[in-house]
Amino acid sequence: MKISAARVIVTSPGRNFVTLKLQTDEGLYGIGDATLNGRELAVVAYLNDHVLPCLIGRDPARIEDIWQFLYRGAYWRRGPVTMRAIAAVDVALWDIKAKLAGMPLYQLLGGRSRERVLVYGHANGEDLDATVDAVGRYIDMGYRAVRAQSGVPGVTLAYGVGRGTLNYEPADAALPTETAWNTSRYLDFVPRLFDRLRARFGNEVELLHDVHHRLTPMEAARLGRSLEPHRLFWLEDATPAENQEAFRLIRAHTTTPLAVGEVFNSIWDCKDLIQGQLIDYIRTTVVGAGGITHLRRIADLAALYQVRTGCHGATDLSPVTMGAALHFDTWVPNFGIQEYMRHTSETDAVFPHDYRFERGYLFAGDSPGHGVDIDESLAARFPYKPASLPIARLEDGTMWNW
Ligand code: CS2
Ligand code: MG
Repeated sequence: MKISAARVIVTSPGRNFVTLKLQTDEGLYGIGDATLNGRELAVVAYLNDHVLPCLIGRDPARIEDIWQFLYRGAYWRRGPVTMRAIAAVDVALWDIKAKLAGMPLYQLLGGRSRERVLVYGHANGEDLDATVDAVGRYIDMGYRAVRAQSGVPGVTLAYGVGRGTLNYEPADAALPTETAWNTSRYLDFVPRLFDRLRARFGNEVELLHDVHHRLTPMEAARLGRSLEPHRLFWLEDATPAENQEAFRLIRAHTTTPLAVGEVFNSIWDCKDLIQGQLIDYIRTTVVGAGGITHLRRIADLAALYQVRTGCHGATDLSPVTMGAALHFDTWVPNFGIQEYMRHTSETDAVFPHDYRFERGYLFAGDSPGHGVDIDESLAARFPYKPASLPIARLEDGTMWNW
């Protein structure tokens, strides 16, 4: 069997997605996601100009060799653009291999380690009351784990503050929207939010929170400590992780579990945090870090240190990534939780899939492959729209982390 054609499909059914379709000379095809939120066309060019011409004529069964070819062969290693392009190829090849075997992808990875995949949903509101109500709505929908993000008095439009719907889309304009950030107000507010949530909903529901890289290590340590009575499932991206040593400081001060890694793109970004036992959950996902082939290595390294997985699953990761991640989650022994931010109905229609949500869990489907397809004629009805992620500045105008 040979790869006979490769095509990148860009579509915007509510938000932009970049999808790779690899075809074989025997009629089988595989699908991979290459979406990089706010930088989509860079990955399209990388795939079209540099990757796809090298794939034609290759044996699609040689997943590992093709991965090494694209990683080592570029000479310029890692980075979000390269690793997303590699992920798209890798996931499409696993899709083909599983279809050929007539098996759902999790079977090829080693089979089922669990019956269902625990997910967390995103509750957010403009203020404390609205956020408490939003968490209640998620619990009513059956969620057992809920991430709570709230508008902070005097801080409008910050990361995670919803617009009253289930679908939170931060990439809202062609050029970056400017938002303002105030750390003191945030640090005063968050413990009050979780006080209210535990008082209202008790300890049964798992609660999570995403700091979105906005604190310094010592501020993060203080927040983690102040949230200890509220028994969070995790505190995410408490400080930027380029300097991994920073987590040693946070760790020394708090027992609140820490999750990091949605912006990581290789095992090298995770290595010190995992080996130093500085985190509890690794957030890297299929599209972010070179596909199933590489994510599996990260999970295996993490398992040695009792670090569990918590794959990124925001809406900018397409249903193709969600499908592949669910097969990975169904297999991976050291699974922790899967993020599940619902896609719009337009997105779901463009990407027919066989995974389903039931009572707080997602279930990978049993059709051969990863179970997600693309309806190309429907996709063509939603042309690409430039969309950037917002930026944040402190009140004096200094650039900050959004
Ligand atoms: C986030 C994301 O889901 C998360 O935890 O941090 O919403 C992130 O902001 C987006 O994926 C950016 O594209
Ligand atoms: Mg996050």
